Amino acid sequence: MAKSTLHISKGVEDAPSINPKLKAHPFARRSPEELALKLAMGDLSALAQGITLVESQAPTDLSDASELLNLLMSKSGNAIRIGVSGVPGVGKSTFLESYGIYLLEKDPKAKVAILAVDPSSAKHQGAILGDKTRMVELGKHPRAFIRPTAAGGALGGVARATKEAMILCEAAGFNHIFVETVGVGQSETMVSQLADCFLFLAMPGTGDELQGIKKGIMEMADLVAMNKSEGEYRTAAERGALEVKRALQLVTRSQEEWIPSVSLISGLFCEGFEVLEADLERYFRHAKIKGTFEQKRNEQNQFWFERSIYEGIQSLFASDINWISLKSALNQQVLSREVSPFEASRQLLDSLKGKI
Ligand SMILES: Nc1nc2c(ncn2[C@@H]2O[C@H](COP(=O)(O)OP(=O)(O)OP(=O)(O)O)[C@@H](O)[C@H]2O)c(=O)[nH]1
Ligand SMILES: [Mg+2]
Repeated sequence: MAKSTLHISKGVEDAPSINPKLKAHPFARRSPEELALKLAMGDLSALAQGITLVESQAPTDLSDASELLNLLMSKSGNAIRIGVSGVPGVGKSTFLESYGIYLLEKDPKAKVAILAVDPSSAKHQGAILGDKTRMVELGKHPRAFIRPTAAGGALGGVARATKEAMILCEAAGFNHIFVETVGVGQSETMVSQLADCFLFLAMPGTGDELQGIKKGIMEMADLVAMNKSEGEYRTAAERGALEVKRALQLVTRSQEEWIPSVSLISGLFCEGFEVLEADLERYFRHAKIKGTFEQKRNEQNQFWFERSIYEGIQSLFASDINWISLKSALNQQVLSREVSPFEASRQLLDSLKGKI
């Protein structure tokens, strides 16, 4: 597809004047150019429409979606991207709502976007997630945008849609992007392909704090916050934080020289946010000085490039009737042990050579 040379305005000042009498209905379908123009001016309905477009699985939307992303790509990349995970009920949504409001009240230039991903709700098109992510107060704020991402299909599809939604949010001027994901399945691994920083929320328990925490999380977390640390839970939270700190010291980390700090917060009572904010700033300073910030983004882009190639190849052949029947025949032979899986795949790939 030819790259569009459309000029996208940098703000309201240099935006072309739009005749107010010609206002489109908010749900009217807009062209990618029009959508990009409005979105880059920070129009939230255009942002929502843009995300719906990139989430769409309809073949007719694919070219519009990729044109929109091409038009806005150069305007993305300026936000800090934080992935927030933790067991169901730990208080992710509560924390994000109050921490979002905290950031917005503190800094008049802050714009906060929250993309909530629940892989388990992909089947239900986000209906369950929609209920859980109301975030009523934050949702009313003019500099906030909340969106449950629910692309149908596998976790990979949801992750990709979230990555693209992130690009659109950045193009619309959002400078703090949070991705909330429920800590089940492979969702943390997915978040590490999307975010600059992985913030893991834990909560005080009745004894062994690490029991409910999945293996591998300690290696992935860049920061840990012990939520629900207010009032009567404070002592248990302090004990839990010590235990988590000890566990963090035991794991070998890929991020050289960085030992995640563990802070005590209460999302419900807005406590501990200054310390957490300072920890986040320290993390980003460290990552930028050490070069791991850029390195991580480069690796993520490479990951998405590779992944898109394989997905593209898969979908190219998934609809080819000859390919499907040959694959199914070879699969039978593999099952009946007539050929090895390797030989079968070689034969299948050989059949492609003529086509490519
Ligand atoms: N005491 C206390 N309760 C909290 C705190 N944060 C959240 N809660 C409560 O914990 C429950 C779960 O909170 P959510 O914010 O929905 O938790 P979540 O992690 O987003 O849950 P899922 O989206 O289901 O994974 C709610 O009843 C909250 O009111 C806190 O800081 N202190
Ligand atoms: Mg939630």
